[in-house]
Amino acid sequence: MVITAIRADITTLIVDAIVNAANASLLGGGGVDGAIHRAAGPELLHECRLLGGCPTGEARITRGYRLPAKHVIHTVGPVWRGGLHGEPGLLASCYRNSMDLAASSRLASVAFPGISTGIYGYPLELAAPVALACVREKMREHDGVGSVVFCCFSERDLVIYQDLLDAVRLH
Ligand code: AR6
Repeated sequence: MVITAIRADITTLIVDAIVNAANASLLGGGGVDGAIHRAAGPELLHECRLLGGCPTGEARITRGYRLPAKHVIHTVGPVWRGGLHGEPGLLASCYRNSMDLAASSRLASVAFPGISTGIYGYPLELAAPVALACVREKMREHDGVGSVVFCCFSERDLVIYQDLLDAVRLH
């Protein structure tokens, strides 16, 4: 299993699926969601409309349309409300359900943004360990998903993921 962290715009990545940090309507928004819909084109919104939304913690899959990625896995992260309102469990569900969908769709490579860590306010230094633990657990469970990339928008975010990945490698 290969887990890496890079600094990039997730809409440029050539992978089987990129994950979208969506909202429960699945009808687009700001942040990475807006960037993905702009790059994929209006066909993505059309397919999302047919899905009828997605509850927090769950995930849905669509095609990638004009994106280089073949598919988009849309997941809805929790809004950060201080950490005592079930946020870690819901965030873990986002990563686990996204990985389960990738495996059941026979996808080998997946790229994740920092779900909930932008507009939804989840501190990345608390979210990244949850992301990494869930991805590792699911990669052990499903050997089909061989490659996962944590796609960071800022240098600071990349350092946080790289430090975590280094710590895991040293064990
Ligand atoms: N590529 C990679 N990462 C990105 C990109 C990009 N093009 N753009 C932003 N990020 P956010 P959330 C990073 O706010 O917190 C939307 O309106 C960003 O720096 O996109 O889950 C939805 O519709 C941050 O690290 O998602 C929801 O309403 C991470 O992606 C709401 O925002 C996630 O930030 C979801 O908020």
